[in-house]
Amino acid sequence: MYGDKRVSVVLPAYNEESHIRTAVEDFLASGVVDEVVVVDNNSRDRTAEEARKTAARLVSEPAQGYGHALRRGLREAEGDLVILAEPDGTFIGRDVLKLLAYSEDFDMVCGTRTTRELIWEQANMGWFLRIGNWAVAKALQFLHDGPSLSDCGCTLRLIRRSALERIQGRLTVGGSHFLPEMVILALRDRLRVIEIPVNYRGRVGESKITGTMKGTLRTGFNMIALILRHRIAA
Ligand SMILES: Nc1nc2c(ncn2[C@@H]2O[C@H](COP(=O)(O)OP(=O)(O)O)[C@@H](O)[C@H]2O)c(=O)[nH]1
Ligand SMILES: [Mg+2]
Repeated sequence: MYGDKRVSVVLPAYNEESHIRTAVEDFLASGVVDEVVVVDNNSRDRTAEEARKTAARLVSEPAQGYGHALRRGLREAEGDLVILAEPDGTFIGRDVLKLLAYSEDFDMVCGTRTTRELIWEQANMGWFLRIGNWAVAKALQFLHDGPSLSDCGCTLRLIRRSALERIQGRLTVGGSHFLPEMVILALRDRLRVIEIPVNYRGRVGESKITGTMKGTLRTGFNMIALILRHRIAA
């Protein structure tokens, strides 16, 4: 609980057997999380078995994709405040406290992983990814009249239930470029959005999006197309 608000954490998981258990325990150890929802996205490893050993609620999402997994988690979560994260060791459980502190003044609190002081040595955030994330975030900021944004791809974020209810039915992206759509829809609805620095560590297990240059570029181009499409449609 945070004050009188119930807190949910959503963890999308595609082949995350090596860290899913630790991740669930780490978020629960923050002391404020009431519910962890693990969305197993057709994992071929022991992700589901490992998740069952924890206090998390496990749901299976058959539609493959990062966006599909997160959207399912957003539908399943029951909290007043819903936090998206990843079970790969890149985020720190106690950082939810930073998101929660800002949730008192904002409808959506997005993390940014491009703050140099919080990028851990092993993190996959070299200069190309850092500048790329920053540049796409700036395009979103200027084209959609947002607050200062410096990362377009940070899963760690919080949304209030009232805001989620406003945008949920209009989320369309099932793939890896899902995140900017959430921000754009919130900004279009004049919801209060803020971005704050969070820790970004090295990953446990294999990266499926930004682990390769091809995956990174594909996701980046899809995000830019999405940002432009929404701008033209506005
Ligand atoms: N890429 C990808 N990730 C998925 C999928 N379903 C769930 N996920 C989860 O989404 C998160 C992001 O993927 P990840 O490999 O960490 O990408 P990275 O953060 O760019 O290294 C992880 O927690 C994955 O387990 C999917 O179909 N594709
Ligand atoms: Mg990751």
